[in-house]
Amino acid sequence: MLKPKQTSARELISLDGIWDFKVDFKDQGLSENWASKKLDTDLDVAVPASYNELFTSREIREHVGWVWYQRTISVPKGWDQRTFVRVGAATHEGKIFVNGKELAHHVGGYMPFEVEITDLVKPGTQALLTIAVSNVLTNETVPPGLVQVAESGRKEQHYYHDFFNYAGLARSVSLYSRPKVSIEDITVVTDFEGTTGKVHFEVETSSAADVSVELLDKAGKSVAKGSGNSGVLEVPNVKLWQPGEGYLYQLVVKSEAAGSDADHYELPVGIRTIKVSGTDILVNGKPIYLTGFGMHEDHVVKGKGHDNAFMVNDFELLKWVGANSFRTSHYPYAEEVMDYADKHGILVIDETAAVGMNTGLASGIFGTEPRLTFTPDNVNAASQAALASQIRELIARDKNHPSVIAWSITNEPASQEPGADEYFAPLFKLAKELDPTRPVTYVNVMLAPYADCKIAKYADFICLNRYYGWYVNHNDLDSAIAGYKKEIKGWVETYKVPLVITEYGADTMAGAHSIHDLPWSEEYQVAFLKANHEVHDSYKEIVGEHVWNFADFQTKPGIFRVLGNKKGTFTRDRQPKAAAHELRALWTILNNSKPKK
Ligand code: GCB
Repeated sequence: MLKPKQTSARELISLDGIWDFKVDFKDQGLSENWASKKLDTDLDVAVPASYNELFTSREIREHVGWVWYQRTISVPKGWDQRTFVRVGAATHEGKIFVNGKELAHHVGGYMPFEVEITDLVKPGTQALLTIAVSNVLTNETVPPGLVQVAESGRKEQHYYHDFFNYAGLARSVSLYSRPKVSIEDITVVTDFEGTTGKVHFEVETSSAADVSVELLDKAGKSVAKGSGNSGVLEVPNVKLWQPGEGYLYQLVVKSEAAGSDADHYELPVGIRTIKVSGTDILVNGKPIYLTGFGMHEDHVVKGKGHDNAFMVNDFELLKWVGANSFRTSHYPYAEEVMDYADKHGILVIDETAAVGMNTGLASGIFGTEPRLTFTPDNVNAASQAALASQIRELIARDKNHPSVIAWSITNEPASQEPGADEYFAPLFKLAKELDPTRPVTYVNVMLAPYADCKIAKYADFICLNRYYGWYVNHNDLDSAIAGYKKEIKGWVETYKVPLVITEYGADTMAGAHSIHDLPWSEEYQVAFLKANHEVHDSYKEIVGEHVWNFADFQTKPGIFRVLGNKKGTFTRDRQPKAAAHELRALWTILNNSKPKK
């Protein structure tokens, strides 16, 4: 699905701002059709933002169920094209209503969806736009969860992942137009031979049309032209998209058809290749060493609400600390973030929202009853179908981003348990079929070591989350190094693919100090990183290290958490802990290569 854009042939109006808001405490909104008239409410809400922490009410913060967003929209007089409402994300389930009529329903909290309103709202008229959003997670959603009624009688949402279940409209909502016969989709795959770049393109139009394409360099100069719905553009003296140098061409696509205005869409294109070869990941044929973080979309007040100022600052900090990459732990990020990564040459492991499929692990951490994960009454066939849809939507949304170097189909599932193979094998296959040009990976949990994990065999490279020196060998870094080395040796001997350490980290209270390097102090976090790096540097098969986490983030309350997870290298308000300086000293001199031992 193409991101809405204003071009010479398309209009775009942002619907971001203040909307009316009502929390559906008694679950009446759908049956009473709240969307049919003005919401009976005094509450305002900001879009984009998670709604949970905008208000002082704890009931709203912890509400389980539907909330309702509403505003009027006007389709301008001059618009004589098809008109759409497009929602960047509704977490975790959304319904769009226009003048009380339900027009769209989407499940999955981190993907865009849209609906055509051409016949309902004529140019020069107004309409009532209502979006209902539910935050409920069940055994059949991705991520999974469980709603229970507490002793107090209050509905409670349980979930097995370690970040707060922020909900609402956290990404932009827009009204846009496209011509009757329009460009529906574009796919580019890039390559190069010597100094000649190649851009394979495929353009899908809503019905037959004459298509022309032109590739412009950064200065706007035309470097290649083509026509038809597919073909290859050759780019002489190609400037490659590289880590740290996100050189982007613009692909200008135009379509013309009888009885319709012409269409025009522009897609940034980075020319680069990604391959796994032996135990290396190659970008443009060169081995890369990934430095960076698992991150979160997480800020005070806005929760997961996208914010360009925070995004620019986060990328500045990535550059400052010497990170060349990150993982979209544990769900796809806003489209603006992916565009920005393209522009700045940051490599991204793009992950689905399949997190917390590990009811055994969760029981240990959150004190719930342990049970097998992949069973008909737990993470089941309906969940598998939901994840398949999410993989389809993710690849459709992000396939053209040069920054995306791999698809991660899940984080830390119980891949040692029965049923894991049957659940994930078809999903690896699906991702591979949908995009044969990128590696497909998953993130392995410590409870599923090399001898037990049933799905590592499907991954083009294996991501490992390891907490030696924190959850195991706590406060004993010498044993941590020994245990960690031993385990890595097992992976290296069993699987002949690259390994990326996608999580290693220690909770640290900014400002806590210890002359003895005790856990939770800034000194321990630094010592922990040094110990872990000793292991990473000892194995050539480890081709990347992503610290957990970029910044402190909000979680649900728990005895392991101090107003959130404190494994950030930066605090939640993006100030450096001592670890940030340690990483900066290490990473800024690497130039994308593995540290020399
Ligand atoms: C993990 C999870 C991550 C948690 C982290 C932790 O393995 O992937 O979501 O936040 O551990 O800090 O415990």
